[in-house]
Amino acid sequence: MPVEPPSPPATPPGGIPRPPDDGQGAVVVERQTAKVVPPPMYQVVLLNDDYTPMEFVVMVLQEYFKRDLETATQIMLKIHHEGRGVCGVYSKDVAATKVELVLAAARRGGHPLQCIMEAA
Ligand code: TYC
Repeated sequence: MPVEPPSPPATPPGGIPRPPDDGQGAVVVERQTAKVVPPPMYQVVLLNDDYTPMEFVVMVLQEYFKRDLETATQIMLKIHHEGRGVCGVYSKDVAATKVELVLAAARRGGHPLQCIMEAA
């Protein structure tokens, strides 16, 4: 029965690792390049209307989008003047959940506030 010669250690005493030996007498060198694709992101957008109180929109921005009072007020005023405004950018699941939570809170409060998500 043929006896395989002992293979050298993967990391020789010098400390620099050798490429893997495929046992066929050939040396296999693999190079891995980073191919990590970031997940698609979605922005959650609030739309203006004539009836939802400004204070409610500021509360929504603080509560569901973790904005401080000053930033929440600025975003609310931007929506009021320009018709729409981005509350935050999230992965698909998180954005969808925030839209549902905001719409549920608005309906509970009897407000017609509209909240949508769109690809960022
Ligand atoms: N336009 C509303 C008002 O004058 C305020 C408002 C701001 C409503 C932002 C919705 O997403 C909104 N009471």
